[in-house]
Amino acid sequence: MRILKYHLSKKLLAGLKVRTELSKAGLSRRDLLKLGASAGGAALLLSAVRWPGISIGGNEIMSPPTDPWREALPIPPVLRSIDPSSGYFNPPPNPYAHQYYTKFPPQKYYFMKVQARLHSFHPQLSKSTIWGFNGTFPGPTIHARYGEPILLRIMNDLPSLADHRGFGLPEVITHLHNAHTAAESDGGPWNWTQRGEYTDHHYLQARAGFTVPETIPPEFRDLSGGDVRETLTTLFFHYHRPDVTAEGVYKGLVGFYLNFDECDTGEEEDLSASAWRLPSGSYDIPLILADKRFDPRTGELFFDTTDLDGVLGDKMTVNGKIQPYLYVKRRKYRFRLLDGGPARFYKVVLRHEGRSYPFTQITHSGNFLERPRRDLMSLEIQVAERSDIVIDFSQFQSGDQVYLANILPMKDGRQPDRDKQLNPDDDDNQLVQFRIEGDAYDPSRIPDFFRPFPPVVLKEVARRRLWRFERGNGLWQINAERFDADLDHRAENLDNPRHQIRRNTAEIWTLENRSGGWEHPVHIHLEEAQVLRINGKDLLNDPKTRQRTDMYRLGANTKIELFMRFRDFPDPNFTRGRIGERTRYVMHCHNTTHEDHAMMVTWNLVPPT
Ligand SMILES: [Cu+2]
Repeated sequence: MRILKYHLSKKLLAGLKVRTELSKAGLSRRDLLKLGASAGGAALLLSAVRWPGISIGGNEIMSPPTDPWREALPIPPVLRSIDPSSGYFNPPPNPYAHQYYTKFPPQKYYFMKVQARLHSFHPQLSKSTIWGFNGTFPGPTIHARYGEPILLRIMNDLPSLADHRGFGLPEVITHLHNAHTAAESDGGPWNWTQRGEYTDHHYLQARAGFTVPETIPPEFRDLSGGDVRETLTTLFFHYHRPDVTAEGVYKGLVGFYLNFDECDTGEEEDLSASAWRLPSGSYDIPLILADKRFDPRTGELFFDTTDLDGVLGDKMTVNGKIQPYLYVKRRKYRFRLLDGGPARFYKVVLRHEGRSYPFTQITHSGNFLERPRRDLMSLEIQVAERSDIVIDFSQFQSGDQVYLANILPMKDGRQPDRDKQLNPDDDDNQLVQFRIEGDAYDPSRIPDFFRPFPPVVLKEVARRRLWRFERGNGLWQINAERFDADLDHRAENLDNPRHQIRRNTAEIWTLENRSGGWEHPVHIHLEEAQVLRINGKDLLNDPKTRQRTDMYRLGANTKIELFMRFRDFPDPNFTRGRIGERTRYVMHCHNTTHEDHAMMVTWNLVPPT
């Protein structure tokens, strides 16, 4: 049946041709809009007269057919720390370039190169050029521990701008989502590197609150003075070059960063009293879900730079392979799901012979839930969200085949079609095939309670802010403005930033989407928030709906109120650079197409008055 779908009409070929030419010329729709100067000019540039074929949606272009379950699921290797006296750190990191460097001197040093490589997504497709950390998609996984500060050097080894072809820009800046990190290490949308240059990221591996230990009850205070209730778990790092983040992440620049701690020790046989003993080692597997599209003429990775809604793929990749399989034992596994975007939302189910089976959710977007959600039959995950789930395969028999499938349809990148459901037993909608093979000893456990969320102290609230996410001037805006890194980086703005938040205060932020036509998965750098209300409905006071997260589901016609605490940064002893530079963070839509066009805003965490 697949072959029937694989017919390339003249119209489709014209659509492909124009997109390939635009991509080769390095032109995005945003560039075209800029070139057009006026709305009328832009419309003309994008008109069917000027570009026959542009009226074909990129989402109508069908990838070549592929058979599912041909290759094993790749599991990204764990990155090894290296000796800081080795050549990788010559010249050595500059201690004066980082906030709190002497308080948290690095104990682990890591080095990665960003490289272009040929990558096979599927044996029936030709290889594609990807960009990867150490040349792989996904990049290596970093295992981090609280109390062990990290220095990560990332070298740009991509082709130079002059040699670059295709989509994305070979200018690298890397954000660790959603670490509690100084501005200069956050990897925000500035200061990207060219070929041969590197960025040093200093990750404190300290919990929020470490500068105000006196405010934290002793039973929750860790050795650095931070609040144990601020512990983060499954994070990821990714390319954050403004205007082209979607393209670079789609091209492969993403990897996992897993925090371990005294409870989530990464050892299921840990007999210490604090250890939770979650499934660990080879039973703890990160899964990045990323839909891709391939040029039907060449079989190579294809990105539609003209799609403003959000690019969707018609091939489901997990850890860089289209529809891989994984042999599993009849025991519990921890899977760390990451929606790698650029725009697709998923609702996953566990299927076997026409029935759904239960699993347990233990984390949401970098935070342990207070209590595990057991016996879940489905789970939604939006772009950049992470959900760690535990699947107990002892409910199946050896020889069974079990599928992780997606049932949430999307016609375009604007929003999912929540009134409909995809067929989870159609292999087009299946992501991974689990092949049950034999028994294994299982000492792992899932505790009934993880740890409490930090308190919401409304008397700390110094200010409320309203952020409206909306369409405007043909692009995506926040409070009627588009992000522009150059404008943002002007001296006057760096000396007197626009949105100043005082350290050691709390604020209530309202995120608002008045449109019925779009959904925005919103991300705020640096701080986690707790959701107070959605459309006026209280979430905080019901243990079932309480949420601590770094991603906010700004659905159609939705208003979300968040409680946020801002502590620790900037370092009062750090005076390097302009105030705007050492204090800046961003909030943006993580539908990365919306982010690039240009739904992002800078805010600054400034010293107390
Ligand atoms: Cu959006």
